[in-house]
Amino acid sequence: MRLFFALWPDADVTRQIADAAGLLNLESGGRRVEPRNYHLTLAFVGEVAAPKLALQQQIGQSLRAPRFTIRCDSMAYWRKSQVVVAAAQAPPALVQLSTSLGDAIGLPREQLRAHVTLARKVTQAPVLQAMSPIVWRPTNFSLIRSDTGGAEPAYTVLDTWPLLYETGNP
Ligand code: 2AM
Repeated sequence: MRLFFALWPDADVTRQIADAAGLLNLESGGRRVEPRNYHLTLAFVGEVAAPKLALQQQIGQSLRAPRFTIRCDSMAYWRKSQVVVAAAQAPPALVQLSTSLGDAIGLPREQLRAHVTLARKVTQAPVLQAMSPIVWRPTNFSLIRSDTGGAEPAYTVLDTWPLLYETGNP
């Protein structure tokens, strides 16, 4: 199974992201991500055999991470991955959460590019609108299974753990 750790927006933030995505002009092609599938990937585990699921759950379970505030404030086209994203400046506590998960999984350290993918298979750079900042205060993080058989991946939340307390982040 294919696993990743992610932040899943609540209904209000999902609606705000969908409103921003609605301004996207994709006449030149691409496929919009369905709002129920919006997420911010913290750490991509990849394919694991079923018996290794417990290990990933253990990693999430044992992590103690503080809350933080994310400001999604720009859209970007990433040519290499052919996606349009809502990008965010990652606050230090978000970077730390992502790094802690990555270290526990055994991923090489890379700079976190905090984003929510809005559209995929976008082969030509679209004209991007300015975006009204979306303020997102996640209260938990999740381990997700991704089933990639269909037209759009199906995501299943396998487990969710709380983020613990508010830091002084703006
Ligand atoms: P994306 O949103 O930038 O496409 C589930 O597949 C999630 O993990 C997606 O959000 C995707 O990010 C991310 N992902 C998929 N393949 C990945 C990879 N090889 N390395 C890192 N992240 C990946």
